[in-house]
Amino acid sequence: MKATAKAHTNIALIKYWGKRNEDIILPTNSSLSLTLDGFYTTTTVAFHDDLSRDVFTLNDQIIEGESYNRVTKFLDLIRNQSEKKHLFAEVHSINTVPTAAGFASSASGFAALAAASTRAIGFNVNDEELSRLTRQGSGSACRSIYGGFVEWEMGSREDGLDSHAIQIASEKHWDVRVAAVVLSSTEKKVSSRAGMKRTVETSPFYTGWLDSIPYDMKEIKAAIREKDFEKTGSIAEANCLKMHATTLGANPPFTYWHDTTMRVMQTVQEMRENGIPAYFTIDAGPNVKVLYLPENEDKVKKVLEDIPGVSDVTLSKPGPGVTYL
Ligand code: 2P0
Repeated sequence: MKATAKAHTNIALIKYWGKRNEDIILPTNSSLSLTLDGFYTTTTVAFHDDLSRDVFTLNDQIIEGESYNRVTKFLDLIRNQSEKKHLFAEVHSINTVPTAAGFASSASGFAALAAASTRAIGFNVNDEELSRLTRQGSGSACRSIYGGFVEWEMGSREDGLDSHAIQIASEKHWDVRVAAVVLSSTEKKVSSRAGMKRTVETSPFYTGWLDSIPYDMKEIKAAIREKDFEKTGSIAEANCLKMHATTLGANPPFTYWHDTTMRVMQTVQEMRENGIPAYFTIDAGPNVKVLYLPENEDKVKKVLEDIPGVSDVTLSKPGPGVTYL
């Protein structure tokens, strides 16, 4: 009744931004990501019959509150489908996603939790079923079941059976690198969950966002297949800008950007003017991720580190899907 799994985080090139069902997490648009080698979570789940509640530790700290509740709710989903409805679990997670790297730990965290908990309770699930379960913990996490380039197909069914990730190309297909640019000041006032909800409900730009997704998705999949870096990067950058534009139209309006966020964006565009192909993308926070090719690694890192207000630059290669230890 015990299992350990490891899952890597992912960066969305076509963003997931909005839910059509908040309870079982069904998105309003399909999304596409790259799983990253550098940042992962390792989780051990052990079900015991002598526990009176679940116990969750993250990096050896006991966790309570909202994060604990999300883990327990996810374990309920697993237990309730088993014969072991009344068994509680001990969950130990070690996160090597540096919080400071500005990656949400929920993607690797829920993918590792889903893999370890299903195995510990004795389910024999394939990757597609695992992705569907993981989605109900955190949307972006369903993409971390697979390595490399991954699409989360939004699906159309009310029960979510057709809403899960699939692999577009493995991590060995193409060595595209990602620099995580961490800003000195990373205060974030609106969570991604609250931000996407407010945008869906109030932003007049939201329908424009949705209308643009099928074309972006088709084009970026072709670009990835052809290993066309300029095309992949420019679609990803434009898709990120469209997502962030929807937040400016929300009521009340908000943005995740800080002044340094914009400085990094401008520097990346200047790098391109100077002949170094690099493109940015930004999630629901002020940090910036920069896509580049291995041959430009040293130059890109140096330029990014020299930007005033940048505190750290961490580099990553494409990474694998879930593994069991
Ligand atoms: C993404 N983000 O595709 C997008 C881009 C943020 C911006 O997925 O509510 O933590 O748990 O399903 O997955 C962040 O949202 O949200 C996110 P829930 P999640 O990566």
